Amino acid sequence: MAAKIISGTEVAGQIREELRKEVTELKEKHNVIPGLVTILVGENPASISYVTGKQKTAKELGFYSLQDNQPDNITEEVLLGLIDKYNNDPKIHGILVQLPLPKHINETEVLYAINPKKDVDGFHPVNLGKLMIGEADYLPCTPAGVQQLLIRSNVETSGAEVVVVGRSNIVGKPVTNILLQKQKGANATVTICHTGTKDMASHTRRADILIVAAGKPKAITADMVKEGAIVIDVGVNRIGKSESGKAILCGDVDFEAVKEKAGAITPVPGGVGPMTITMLMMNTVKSAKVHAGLV
Ligand code: L34
Repeated sequence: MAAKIISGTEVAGQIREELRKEVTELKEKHNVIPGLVTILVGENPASISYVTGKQKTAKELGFYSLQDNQPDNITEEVLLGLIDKYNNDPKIHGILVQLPLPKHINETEVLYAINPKKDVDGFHPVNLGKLMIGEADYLPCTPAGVQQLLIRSNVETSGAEVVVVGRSNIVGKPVTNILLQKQKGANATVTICHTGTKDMASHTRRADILIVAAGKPKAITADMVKEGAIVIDVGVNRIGKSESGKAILCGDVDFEAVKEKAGAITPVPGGVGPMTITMLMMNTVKSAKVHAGLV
């Protein structure tokens, strides 16, 4: 039987509706407007597309939103200075520096410079450390989006065998930490596979829930998936351009083949991507409330 398609676009739409109401209420009752700045260095087409999506959503929700574009050759010092400016700007509750950064800039230094209380990306080591001990203030957006997709699609995670493919700091490691917490929407048995894993398929075939963030188009084929498994495809690969010049996207999962075997599967585009953007909005609303002393 063909898999149920889990629409990230639809779930993200529901959450945005909830957030829109919350933002209106914050404004009317408390005169608080969530403020978000997205800093984009250089002109990577994928980054431009994602940051544009974030700004568009922030505006739709009624945020105070700033897009700060910087040239590829910006020095680390100038970039750190900008972050400092936004750390001290009371209208800004969330600061996001879109990754990847150019090679001459030390990404870790930049992420360290963001005030953890405005780190709506959840990438600051303080926030990642808090996540590890189950005390997170801000969950990284893509992993949080994966968890929300599972919860809102009524997928039982407690006791489930979850296999994560990929060990990045922005997806693989944090999603593992989220799903193993002794909490609702988590409490899973989690295995991480990576480039050092022997016989990857022997692991992925055991998964009730397979989360793939490998950064490799169609890395997961149907023979690697258990019948009826829930497959969450985090990959967004640009594999070419259509005649009109639009990027052609594909995930890390061979969607056409795997959908015949899985119980449910997320598409690319329209799966995890829209959830990432929506979780950023959720974190920014939370930060605005924290800064206003409302939570
Ligand atoms: N700092 N850097 C920082 N924070 C992040 O959370 C990200 N990420 C990842 C890359 N760098 C980052 C994103 O924003 C990946 N990512 C992201 C965001 C949005 C989408 C995909 C990845 C998205 O909206 N994807 C759409 C298609 C968009 C398109 O056509 O280009 C989708 O439907 O999958």
